[in-house]
Amino acid sequence: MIEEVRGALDEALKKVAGVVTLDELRVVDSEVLGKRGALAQAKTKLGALAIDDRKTIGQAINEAMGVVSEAVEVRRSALAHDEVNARIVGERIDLTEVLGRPTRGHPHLVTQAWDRLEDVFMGLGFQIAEGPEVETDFYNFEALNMPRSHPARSGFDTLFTDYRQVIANAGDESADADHESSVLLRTHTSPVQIRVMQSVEPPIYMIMPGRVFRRDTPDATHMPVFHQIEGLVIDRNITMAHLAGTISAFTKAFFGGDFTSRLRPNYFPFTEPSAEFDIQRPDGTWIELGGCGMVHPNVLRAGGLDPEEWSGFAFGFGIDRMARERHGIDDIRDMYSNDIRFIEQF
Ligand code: FA5
Repeated sequence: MIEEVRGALDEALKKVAGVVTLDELRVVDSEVLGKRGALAQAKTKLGALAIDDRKTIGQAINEAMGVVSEAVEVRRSALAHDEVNARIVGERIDLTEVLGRPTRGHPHLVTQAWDRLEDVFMGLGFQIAEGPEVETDFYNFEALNMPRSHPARSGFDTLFTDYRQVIANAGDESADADHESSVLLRTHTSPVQIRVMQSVEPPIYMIMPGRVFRRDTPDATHMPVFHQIEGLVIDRNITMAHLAGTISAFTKAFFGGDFTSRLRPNYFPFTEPSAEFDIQRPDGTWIELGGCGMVHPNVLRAGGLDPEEWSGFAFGFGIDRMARERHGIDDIRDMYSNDIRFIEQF
């Protein structure tokens, strides 16, 4: 009988050691320690034994059950521990994980062009100034020799922040009285010319990069929000030749020796004479990059300068168009689509 008990004990311990999940252990637990288990069955036979044997065997069975239930507990806590660990590993989020090859961000194409323009003009001896994106009618138009009713205003599809100006634009002249204080999103960087003249003593050699806004429909060469870089030189005896020389030096420095530039007669209310600035690509085609000219005497006066004493030139180029040209991009809208496959090429 004692052999039977030992055999049942060995068998039970083997089963407990063999389970690999908590569910399996629950089944084995009731198998070896339950009523139908070998040890419990052995107990039922005790009644038939002699009193001394009954005591010894009964004790052996109790000890064996104690050993088995301890083995079950040890196994239970080991399996519980393993299962928690497995779940932690399975659910772990690796914040350092990189899918595919590692990538680093870089400045946007337009920011790169902006930075490079500043470098080139600083190399030519210019300083940098910036002005507000929300402007008054005075700085954006009036001071630039475009009084109200000037036809050139209609060339700038202006976004007004002042409702009275919106009404006035729609033709209600009674709303017009306050137009000089009306507020708008600047349509070009030229208003910064006036702010610089009002605050800096000539001689002035300044560039003014910035974001500008127009009610333009997006197409391959236009965006409603884009960037310009304004240039202003005010000194004694400045001529159109200084303007032409500066633009040609700039073209070579920014685009490289394969590009040339030309000035084409044009009209702007704030410069006289005025010209359009085009560059010629290596393939021989031309593209317009901006306007320029000799600062109009009325503009010098609006900036607080005496046109008899000072003269100067100004230019305003589209930065987005320059970025587009430098990288041979077909459509300006691609630069703003935020498609990482496009952007990471530059
Ligand atoms: C002007 O804005 C004048 N203020 C330029 C100027 C400054 C002339 C100083 C004389 C003296 P214009 O509207 O042509 O001019 O714009 C200048 C350049 O901005 C254009 O040649 C073009 O390169 C760029 N540009 C104009 N509209 C857009 C647009 N919607 N999207 C992208 N670039 C544009």
